Amino acid sequence: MTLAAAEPDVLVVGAGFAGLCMAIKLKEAGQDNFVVLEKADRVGGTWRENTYPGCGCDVMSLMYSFSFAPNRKWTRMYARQPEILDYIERVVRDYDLSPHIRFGAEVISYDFDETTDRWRVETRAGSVFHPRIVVAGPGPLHKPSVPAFSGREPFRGTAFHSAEWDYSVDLTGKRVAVVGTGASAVQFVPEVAKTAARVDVFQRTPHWILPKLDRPITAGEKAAFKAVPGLQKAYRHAIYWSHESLIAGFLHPRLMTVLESAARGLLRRQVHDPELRAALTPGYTIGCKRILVSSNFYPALQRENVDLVTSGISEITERGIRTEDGQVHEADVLVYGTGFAVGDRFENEHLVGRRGLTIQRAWRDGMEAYLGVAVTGFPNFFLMMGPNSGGGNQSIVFVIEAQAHYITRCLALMTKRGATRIEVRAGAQREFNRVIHRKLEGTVWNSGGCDSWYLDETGRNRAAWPGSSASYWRRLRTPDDRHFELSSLAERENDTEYRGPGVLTSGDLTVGVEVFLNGHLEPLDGLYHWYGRVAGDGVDAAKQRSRTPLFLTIGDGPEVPAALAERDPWGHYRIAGAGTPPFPLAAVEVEVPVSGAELASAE
Ligand code: N01
Repeated sequence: MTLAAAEPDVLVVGAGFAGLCMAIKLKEAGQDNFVVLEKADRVGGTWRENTYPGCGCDVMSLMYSFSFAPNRKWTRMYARQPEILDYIERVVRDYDLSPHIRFGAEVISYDFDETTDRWRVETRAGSVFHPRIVVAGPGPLHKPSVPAFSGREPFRGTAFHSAEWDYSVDLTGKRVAVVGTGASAVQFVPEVAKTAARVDVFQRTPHWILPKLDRPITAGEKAAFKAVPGLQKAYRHAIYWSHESLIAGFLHPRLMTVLESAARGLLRRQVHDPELRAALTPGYTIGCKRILVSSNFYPALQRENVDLVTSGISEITERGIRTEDGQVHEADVLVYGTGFAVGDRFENEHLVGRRGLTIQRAWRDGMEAYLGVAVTGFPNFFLMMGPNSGGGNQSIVFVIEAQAHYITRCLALMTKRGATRIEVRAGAQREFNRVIHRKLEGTVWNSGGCDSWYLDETGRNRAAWPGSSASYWRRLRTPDDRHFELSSLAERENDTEYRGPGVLTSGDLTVGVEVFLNGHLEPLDGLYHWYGRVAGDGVDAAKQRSRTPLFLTIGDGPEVPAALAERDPWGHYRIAGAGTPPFPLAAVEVEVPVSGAELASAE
């Protein structure tokens, strides 16, 4: 393949916190040949998409910025969405990232090309890139989830999800039904209630809520941050370590009593009606679902024009919502504060790694990665905010920084070894997951007695890191090269198992060809996979007989089933098969699994 001069070496997907952090870390590492593809026309990721009334961050502002780019302009202890978006845009300017960003570039497919060790990435607009490395930045809380209630279609009013707020609808004087009482709803319900005629809030499960100690950052504090070197950093550290100290409770739920009594205290102070208080009191350990932070949600629920509905939703009707007690709650507008499709992160994506392995097949038993950044079968591909990399107690920006650092170190490792391919070993990923899932068993997420988006439909925790964020950060300082397979194209060409003549047969068609093949035993399925290129006059004809089985024979060897893929720029076809190879095997190297002790603990 001849690469266009403008081909990026690294392709980053998404211009939210993760993608932009990756871009900055690449620049810092001296890598300037990268592009950031952004589907929208503006940076910001989740902070561009979520604009609902009252939208803000429930992590303290001083902790919600990059450690290397402190924000001197925060106006509040808990920043609102416009300020956060403004910060992100400022970072783009300060680090001169705009020349690298391509807007309106939604990726529709990723295919790994083993003959070049590059990815082929195509966008909806038809642009094609062949980067050496792909870093996928879109986070897990990205695709709005709207429950499939029966009868949703006939609703006559307007309905939208909180992450797709429809500002063309003026809620003043309207009857609004809100489904969900999670992190988004507790922020927008108090705002909507100020102008709507009625707000019915449909709660399926109560959430634990801690008070939000929000206030403006005073002029004196701002002046002190400016005048005293290191003061803002010290403040940030204090917030970091106070959040960090909470991890003990997440790992040992019996220690959650302190936090739970703070949440009960808020309920007691703000909700005086015992019946309402009982309806709002969760029946599971705090921390099992993400802990919410709000001081105005309970007061909003007690306004004259607001009702908390606890009877389950049985259907959406033309006029509103029918609950299981038979009541119809009429509404003009229906707002789904129902969260995101976390488990479906790549459900519909065309992401194909080595030898045609799709992400759907790799994750058929559930999402699994190594340290939340690498997935076996997908060389030169890194995830950010991947499975089991988040904590419930810390700012996600901290996690993102650690991951971006780690990925640049993996790239440095490739350069040092002269490798064109890096892939986490299947054994390392398996052992890593065995260790973390064992640790997750006793945590509050798994054993706190609730259902949450941390758990998949089988109850396996696909989201949380079972340790402190400091322990995650430590694990991401330096990649352990024993856990990665590093190789170069040149090495693999020398390793060729067979180069010479062969015969392709397809029905009554027999074609003499030249083949160039190698292969290896795949720990993912235990089969020997062979692959390479084939050239010859009749290969086009064989390729066109897509419905007739195709076989390859070499010399006196067995006739083995084969599949032809697309033609490369030199006119060769890629060919592959699994099982008995058409050439004799000298020796098959079997991967030795990495031991649990080597992987050490997640903590
Ligand atoms: O969603 P959620 P979100 N019938 O999943 C209910 C991040 N975030 O958009 O608890 C009836 O928290 C569901 O009920 P239940 C943050 O990580 C961050 O609010 O499943 N109800 C719940 O009440 C957060 O965790 C910030 O029983 C149904 C609600 O919908 C994540 O985004 C701000 C239902 C969903 O709550 C998601 O938050 C906002 C059904 N079929 C969000 N299905 C920051 O400040 C779901 N629900 C950083």
